[in-house]
Amino acid sequence: MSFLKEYDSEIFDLCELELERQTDHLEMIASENFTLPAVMEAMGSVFTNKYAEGYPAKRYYGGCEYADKVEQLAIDRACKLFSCKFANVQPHSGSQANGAVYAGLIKAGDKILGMDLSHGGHLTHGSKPSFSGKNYSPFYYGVELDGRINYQRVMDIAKIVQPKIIVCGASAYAREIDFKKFREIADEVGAILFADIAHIAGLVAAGEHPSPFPYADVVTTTTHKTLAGPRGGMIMTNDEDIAKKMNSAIFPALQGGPLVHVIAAKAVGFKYNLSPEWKDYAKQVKANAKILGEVLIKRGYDVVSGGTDNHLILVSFVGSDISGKEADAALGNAGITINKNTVPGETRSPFVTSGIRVGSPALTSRGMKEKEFKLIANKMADVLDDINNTKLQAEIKEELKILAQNFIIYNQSTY
Ligand code: DSN
Repeated sequence: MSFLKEYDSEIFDLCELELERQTDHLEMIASENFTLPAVMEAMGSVFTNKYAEGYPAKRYYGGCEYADKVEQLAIDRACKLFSCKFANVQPHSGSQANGAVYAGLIKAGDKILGMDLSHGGHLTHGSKPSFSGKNYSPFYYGVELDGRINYQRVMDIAKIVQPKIIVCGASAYAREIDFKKFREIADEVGAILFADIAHIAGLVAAGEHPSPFPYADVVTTTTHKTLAGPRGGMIMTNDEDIAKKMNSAIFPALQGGPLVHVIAAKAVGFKYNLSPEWKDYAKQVKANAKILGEVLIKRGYDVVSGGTDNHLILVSFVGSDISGKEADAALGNAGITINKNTVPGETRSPFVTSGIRVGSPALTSRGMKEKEFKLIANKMADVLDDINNTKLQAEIKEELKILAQNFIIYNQSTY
């Protein structure tokens, strides 16, 4: 029996359609994933009814005895997972977490140095349309034409800029981030080192990407990307003074009541991340992204930096007639969901772009391995080779739908 179906058939029907979309399409947006039904159940739990401003054992409302236990469990699991001393699990999103880092540690107008959005950084790393670019004075580093960060160049920029905060971490970068080198740069200019590991957190948790600890002063992440938990954010540190500042920045400075149901779901997600099977998942995410890159290179495509160390690849069409926008649309027609992305040497606008970003976390959660990724990469190349062939796109969509349906992750009983 579905309460939702009984009470609101319009929303129920949209859930059905979304479930069908998620089932029949191949989700390859690098920041998306499929969470566990247990995580979804916790998100839909009675904790959605509870106000709990404050922190465990220091609340502004009564009746928080179980909310306290939930939040403490989430904190303890987060600290165990990332081997750190303090965690704030209340940020509603990664952007909220990043906002708290700036709000808690620097003043309006202070200089921050982050990765340029068009080179793979995030909006909240100082991009002009974001609060981070409006309220602070943003400066940027980027990648070289080979798609890699040149740490000496970052050092040179930092020495000139003298930022209060250096942000490392990216939304579209396929190579390992050298947190130790970033620490050396931050030390050289006396900056706070802030690592945003939203994209790679699941790999870090599994030991499949170097940890930002002990190098970064403060670390943020989302919990729904490679971590495969509920949609939300988190802040971590080993520094007690920074931890106190982060707590005040989240509440009462930026947020009101925490989403206790989401915090409960974060705790469930962390339990999964702490389980022995998590390491296998993270290894498979990397192996799947790697073969995707290898096949596309073999088929003549320019994979930025020549491959990947993590969960995503960037494909560059610079110098060809294909734009990222066209590739996105053509692959979408073939049942493969990805996003257009700017790439090194970009010549087109951010709305058109000359590249695409493709990720492996979601399909890996569905159980796909190298064999399936090899087939999908070849189908992607078939579509890109003949980008205006809508008949071929429709045929591939039907073929891939059958593949997708063999890797069912949810059924109706999930909601
Ligand atoms: N929107 C996310 C991504 O796609 O990378 C970043 O927040």
